[in-house]
Amino acid sequence: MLKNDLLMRAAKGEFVERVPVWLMRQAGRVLPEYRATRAKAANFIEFVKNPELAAEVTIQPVHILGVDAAIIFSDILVIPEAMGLPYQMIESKGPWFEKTIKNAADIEALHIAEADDLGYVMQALQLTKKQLNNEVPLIGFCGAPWTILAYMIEGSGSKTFSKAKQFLYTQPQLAHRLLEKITASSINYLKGQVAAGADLIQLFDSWAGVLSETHFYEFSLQYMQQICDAISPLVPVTIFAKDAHYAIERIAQTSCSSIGLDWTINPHHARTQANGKTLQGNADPCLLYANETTIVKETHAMLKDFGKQNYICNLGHGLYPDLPKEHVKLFVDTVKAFTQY
Ligand code: 1CP
Repeated sequence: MLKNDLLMRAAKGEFVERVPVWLMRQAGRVLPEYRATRAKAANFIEFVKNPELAAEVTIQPVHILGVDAAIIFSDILVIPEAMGLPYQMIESKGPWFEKTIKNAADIEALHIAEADDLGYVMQALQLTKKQLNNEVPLIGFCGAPWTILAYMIEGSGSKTFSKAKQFLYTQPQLAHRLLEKITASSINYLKGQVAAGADLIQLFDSWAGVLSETHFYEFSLQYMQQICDAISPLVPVTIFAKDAHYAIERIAQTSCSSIGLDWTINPHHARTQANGKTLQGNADPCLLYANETTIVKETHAMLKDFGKQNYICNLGHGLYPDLPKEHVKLFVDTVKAFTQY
């Protein structure tokens, strides 16, 4: 039994006496403790593949920041790697893939990942679950199939993902074939995560915002829906489709339990679209560069806008590495102390 199950109750739409709060990228460079643990691994990939170190940084924000959930330290790019496309994480540049997907033969050569192919993530989850001692829930995650396809085609990060979008426009059948394989791999992977101890799953569609509305429904949402249908009978699922502001109503029609919102979305508008589903978000991470008075004032306004029930407090995207740790802690403390709804 979880000692603090606020996140689980909020995700399921059950009554909470206080709004739960966690932060995307809470395990990261904002914490000097993370940087110290990170220094023990030769590089990012070795770090991700080391269950002891991954468990250590997963738990750090629970104790240092007082957040109401842990999110397993890993990366969405472990899926392309498990399917046959290894990557490197280049310091201050981001991911880089040696091989990318160009044609039908490349797609056929990809392996459908099984949970066992990602045994190091399963071990990290099991170890974290044990060390967390049921203090707070443990969130598992993967990338949305479209976001994973985008890296597989592009081979690195990109502002526009124009190569990946070109593929959707010129090779739609191949794109669907690739999305099917990524979806099958993601379902195997997430089922493994649940078996290893994940209490809730979040799908990160970080690059939803580069797609047109029609393409988002055709190439992204239907695959996230398939994942939700496979996983939501086991644990609650959150869909976070960054910058797909027009899509809340359609996302609410899937079997997800919560909808993640970026900071461009008005909370009242989101409520009218969400069909009673729990909302998560949506403070601008840059708010945490502001002075303390502004952080408290804006956080109070956001909490009032969303209301206490059916709500998980978070940022609208991940923490930036140079945000002051004290401001991050102030945000968490402000949410936990707020009572004036
Ligand atoms: O060494 C470092 O500290 C590098 C920074 C870093 C970290 C801390 C990367 C490289 N990945 C991670 C961990 C990570 N990645 C987590 C850990 C758990 C937590 O949130 O605390 C999670 C959930 C992710 C997921 C992830 N990786 C996403 C989706 C979320 C999002 O931010 O939109 C994406 C897009 C990635 C790819 C990725 N990994 C790392 C970088 C620099 C990038 C982005 C590259 C790009 O710009 O395209």
